[in-house]
Amino acid sequence: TQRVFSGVQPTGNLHLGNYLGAISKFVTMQHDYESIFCVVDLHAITVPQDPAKLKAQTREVAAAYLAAGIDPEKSIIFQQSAVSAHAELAWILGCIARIGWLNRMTQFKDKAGKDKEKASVGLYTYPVLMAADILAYKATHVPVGEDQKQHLELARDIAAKFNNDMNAENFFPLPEPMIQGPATRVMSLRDGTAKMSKSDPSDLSRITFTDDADAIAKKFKKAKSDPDPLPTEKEGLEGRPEAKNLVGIYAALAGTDVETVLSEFGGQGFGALKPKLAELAVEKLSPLSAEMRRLMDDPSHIDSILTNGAERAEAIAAPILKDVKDIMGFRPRG
Ligand code: AQP
Repeated sequence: TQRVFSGVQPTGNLHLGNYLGAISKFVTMQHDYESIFCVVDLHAITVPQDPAKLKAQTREVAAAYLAAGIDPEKSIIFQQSAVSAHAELAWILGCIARIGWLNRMTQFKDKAGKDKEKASVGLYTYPVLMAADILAYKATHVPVGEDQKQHLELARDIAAKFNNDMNAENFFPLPEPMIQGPATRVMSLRDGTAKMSKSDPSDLSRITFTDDADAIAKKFKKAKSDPDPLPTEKEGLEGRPEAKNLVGIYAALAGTDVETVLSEFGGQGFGALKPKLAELAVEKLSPLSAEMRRLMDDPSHIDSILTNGAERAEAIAAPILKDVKDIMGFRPRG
């Protein structure tokens, strides 16, 4: 089977990067693959979370999935902590992965800050849990943003080492990262060299799912740019991170490529691009945020989808985990 697995953390401030890099891809992939989309709350707690907010934000990510167009009948939408296979398999895979591999992970270096000794152990082993998420379902394809590429490579290494060490040839498929299109790494609107991020202290740095038309227009208007006109060729964007970012966002929202956008805007300034970009973003995001608000008004509906999804996810993961335990030599509980 060709199976997709991916997830989003319920850490608030869902933004355009999450949409273009991940969620919009989920929506199209669900038609071609058996798909499992997770709200990864176990990942969220690798940094401190307010428990009451975490619950609301979990429903918010589920609402975003639904509002974006993921069909809960066809695809599985569920919450990570509701299926114990994730945490159980993460332990076993943590005994397969090597410390040296984790030491190379750049996200940990970025997120841990200056004093690495003070970061949680969970933040350090985050990529092992991510490998468990994917491998618990023997997922073959994983749509993610560019920032997750290194973690995906680690998941492949862990799968291969498990298969090899445990003499279980081809037990875990090596999951393929799917990182495609013009917006796999959406950058901050305030700094073209920093990733658009949930935790950026500046609200102007990101377009969120809950921004209204005025906020979107204002943020693009204030977006950092440069004084030169846009180039007519793609190569002309090199060394111009802000221009590259805005053109990439435009292309992704319009469902086209960078070349096509430049054939329209090349030679013109940002004053021409920005209002059109805002218009396009409003056109795409407004229906999504309206639908999200509507869904959030009925938490019991979201909860029933998450409960049903957890049962279906568990039904896939449980036999795989059982096989893993058998391979490890654990005596069955009976
Ligand atoms: N800027 C981005 N461009 C493209 N894709 C992105 N993703 C995140 N940021 C961008 C992708 O969205 C999916 C879910 O991300 P997440 O919620 O698991 O993780 P995150 O990377 O923690 O999100 P943030 O906004 O970057 O949070 P902070 O502020 O904590 O750093 C993933 O597929 C991710 O690649």
